[in-house]
Amino acid sequence: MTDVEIYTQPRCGYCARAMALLTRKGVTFREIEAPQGTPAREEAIRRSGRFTVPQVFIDGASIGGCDDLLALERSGKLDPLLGG
Ligand SMILES: N[C@@H](CCC(=O)N[C@@H](CS)C(=O)NCC(=O)O)C(=O)O
Repeated sequence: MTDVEIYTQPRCGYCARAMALLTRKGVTFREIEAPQGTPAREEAIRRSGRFTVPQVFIDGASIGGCDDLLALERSGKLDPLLGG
């Protein structure tokens, strides 16, 4: 099964939008809460090289944030990454 991780923080509209898309597609994912100043946020930055949330990883590969996830979906490239 494809491993999907998403780093988030509370009250983050982009995070909610990204998770809504994954949920709508029936994707099982692991949410890692990563507010600013937490070790989880440092981990997200180290793994992605980016400073914002959400940060999405599919099978360990960084695919970016909400905009990137939506763009992959629009272009039909998300399903293959999800093993579909
Ligand atoms: N274009 C980005 C925007 C993400 C974004 O701006 N996220 C906000 C939270 S909703 C953020 O991380 N702001 C900086 C911070 O909280 O440190 C995306 O689509 O993921």
